[in-house]
Amino acid sequence: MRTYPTDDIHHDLRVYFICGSTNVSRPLPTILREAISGGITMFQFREKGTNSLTGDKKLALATQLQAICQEHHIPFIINDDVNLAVKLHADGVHVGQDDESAAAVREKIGKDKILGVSANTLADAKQAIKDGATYIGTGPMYETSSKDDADEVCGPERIKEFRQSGLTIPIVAIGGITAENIPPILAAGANGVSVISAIAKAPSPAEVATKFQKTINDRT
Ligand code: IFP
Ligand code: MG
Repeated sequence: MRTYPTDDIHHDLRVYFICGSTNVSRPLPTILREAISGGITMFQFREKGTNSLTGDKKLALATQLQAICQEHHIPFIINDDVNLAVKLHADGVHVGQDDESAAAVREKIGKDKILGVSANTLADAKQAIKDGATYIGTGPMYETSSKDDADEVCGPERIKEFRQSGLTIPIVAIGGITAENIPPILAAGANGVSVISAIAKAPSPAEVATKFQKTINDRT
C-alpha cells in the first residue's frame, strides 16, 4: 500500500478538498467522509472567518477530522495554524503570503511534512521554493464566493507562466473550479485542483468528488 504523506504529492494534489466549519450546512465530519468516499485525495482544515471555532473546539474538530483522514490514508493539512499542526502531528501546513514565513514554518514542522504556500506571483513562487515549499497553490482561477478577501481572477494563464518560467514544483489551482473548467487548468500545467464550495455546498459531496477525480484521472 502507498505510504503517506510525502511519497506521491502529485497524486495527493489531484482533488484537494479544503473546508472549515463555516463552509458547511451539515456536520463537517459527515461531509468529509462523503467527500473521501467520492475520491478526494487530500484534505485541508481551514477554520477561518466569522463564527469560526477557536481553542478547544477547534482542537476537538481538527482531531476528529484527522482521525477520519488517517482511517482513509488521506493527508491531513492544517491551514495557517502551525502550532496546531505540530501538536497534532498533522501531515502538513498551508500558509499564505500574509501568514508566518514559509521558511519559519518549514523549520518548525521538519523536512518530512507537507508545506503548501499560496503564491500568486512568480517572485512569490520562487521564494516559496527556496523556503522549502512542497507545493504551491495559486488562484483564484475563476470567480469564487468562498473567500471574502480573494485576489483578482488570474485564470490558467498564471500556471502557464509559472511553468514557462521553468518551475517544476507541484502546483494546485484554486478558486471557482468546477468539473467543467478543469481541462484548461490541467493543460496549463497544474497537478490538481483545490475546492471548497464545489464539494462543501453540494447536495452530494461524494458525487462531485467522483466527477472531479474522474475528470482529472482521464487527463493525467
Ligand atoms: N491555496 C490553497 C491550496 N489553500 C489555501 N488555503 C489558499 C490557497 C488560500 F489549495 F491548498 F493550495
Ligand atoms: Mg492563510
